Amino acid sequence: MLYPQSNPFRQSVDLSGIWDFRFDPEHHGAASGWTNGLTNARPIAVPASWNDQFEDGRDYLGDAWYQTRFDLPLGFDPARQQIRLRFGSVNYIAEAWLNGGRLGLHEGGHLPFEFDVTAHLKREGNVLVVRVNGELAFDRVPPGNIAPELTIAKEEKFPAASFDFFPFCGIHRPVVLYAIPRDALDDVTVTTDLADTRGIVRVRVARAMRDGVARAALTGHGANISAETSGDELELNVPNAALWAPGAPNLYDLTIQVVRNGTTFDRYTLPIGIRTIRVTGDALLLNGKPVYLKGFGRHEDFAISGRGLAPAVNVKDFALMQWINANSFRTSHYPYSEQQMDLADRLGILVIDETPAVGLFFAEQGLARRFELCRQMTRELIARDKNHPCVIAWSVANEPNSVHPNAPAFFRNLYDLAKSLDATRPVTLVSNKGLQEESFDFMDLLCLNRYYGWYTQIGQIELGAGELSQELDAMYAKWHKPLIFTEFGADTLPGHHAQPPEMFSEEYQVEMLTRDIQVLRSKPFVVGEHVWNMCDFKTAQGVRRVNGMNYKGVFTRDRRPKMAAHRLRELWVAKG
Ligand code: BDP
Repeated sequence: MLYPQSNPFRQSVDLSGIWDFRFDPEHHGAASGWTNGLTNARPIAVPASWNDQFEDGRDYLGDAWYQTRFDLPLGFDPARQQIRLRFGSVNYIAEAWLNGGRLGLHEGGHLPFEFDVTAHLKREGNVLVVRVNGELAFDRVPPGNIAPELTIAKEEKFPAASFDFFPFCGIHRPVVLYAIPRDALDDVTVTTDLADTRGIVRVRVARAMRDGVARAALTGHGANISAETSGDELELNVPNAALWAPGAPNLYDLTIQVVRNGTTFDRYTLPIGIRTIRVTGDALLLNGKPVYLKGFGRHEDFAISGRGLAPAVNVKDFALMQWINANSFRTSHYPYSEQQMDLADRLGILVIDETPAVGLFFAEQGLARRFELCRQMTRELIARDKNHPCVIAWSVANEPNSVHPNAPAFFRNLYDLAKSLDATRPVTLVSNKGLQEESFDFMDLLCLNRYYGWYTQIGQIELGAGELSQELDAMYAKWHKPLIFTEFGADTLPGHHAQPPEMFSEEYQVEMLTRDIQVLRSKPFVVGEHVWNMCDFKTAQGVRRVNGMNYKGVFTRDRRPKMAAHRLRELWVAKG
């Protein structure tokens, strides 16, 4: 799926702004004709979660209706072009109507979808209506509202998520109307390889026009290389390639044109990075050299805008990651915005790209549905992010309740699916089951979450560090695969101090992270340390979540450093 862009062959317009909005707890919107337009609506910002925009409805997750009106901008021509409406993400279900005509429905909260709206458009006075539903259900992904008999005992929380972040709902990323030629380029898939100092860029194009040629040009870093094909694939060879890596995020511009009889019908440009990523023995190799990941599990979360795209927050977060000497993060626990992926490419930050499959369980009820949704989300994620050099691994799930006979086959299928869609990147699963995680038999690398010295060995950092050391050794003895420690951390109230360190104090977070990192670095097969979490973030309410917050951030929710941020900055500057 190509992100909309504007050039002499393509136009796009972002419909973000203030829309109209109504809650519909009784589900009578469709019967009341809201598909044609809303009455008595209130204003709402798009993109943003609805939960924190009003004085009511914070915990409301049911049906809600959005509406906006627009005229076709000059240059958009439904008679000559194909016009599409693209939603960057809507949590969780979106059903859309344009001028009363139903466009379709999409399920899944963090991935883009689009509709061909050419036949529905008027030149002026278009009315777009979207019904959104963010309820938690056992047969959704991620699941929620799980009856206790269906899974392991869950801590009580409200709303009843099976995951530890607030179930924000709404139109979370931009809605873009875009026009492309009828003979458009549909898709581009780029993979890169190295032969000594030569970069090999393989390009596969999907295009509607079967005759004519696809022409590719690669520019940047002194290169100006082109090739063309009357088929679907071509290869560009780049002598002395400027490789992409953290610290040197070299990007080239790849421009693809669709040409017939010397006339160009479509053109698309995307930034690409030449790099390889492989797992060999104990090591994770970037461009053939071992790489050690330093960074965080994160969230898309900010005051008032909730999970909605917040460009200034994104830029700030990357600035903080650079300040603290991080080189990577995981998109825990769902795909992040395209904007974040673009920033990671540009600034040289490595990404473990995770699907929305958090808190899965494997009882039969709803299993077939959760499985199909996981397959759909894996396909959608790889389709969206496959061309980003920053992405170095796909994570198919976080902390599934996988000690269950149905789990290994479930994940084998997702692993094989990811590999069939992208043979170039490692595939992993992020687990808190340690030696009991059977799917580690076939995953390319192991990702482990542990809270020694926090949820276990409470208050006893040294005891926890000993347990960690033993478990890591046992996992290596069992699997002989590289391991990334993807979560460890301690809730920390900023400004609270204790000597000797005590849980919830800034000192405790500093000591625990420091001690765990010492253990990690004593194990050659550990290839990364991701602290949980970069920033404090909003959760459902529960007795373990003071103020409805998870305070394991190294920065506060408004991005101020706790003591641990300064310690990590020192620990991370030295480690290559
Ligand atoms: C892990 C989860 C993460 C939680 C974290 C915690 O993967 O989503 O926020 O624990 O409890 O189990 O802080």
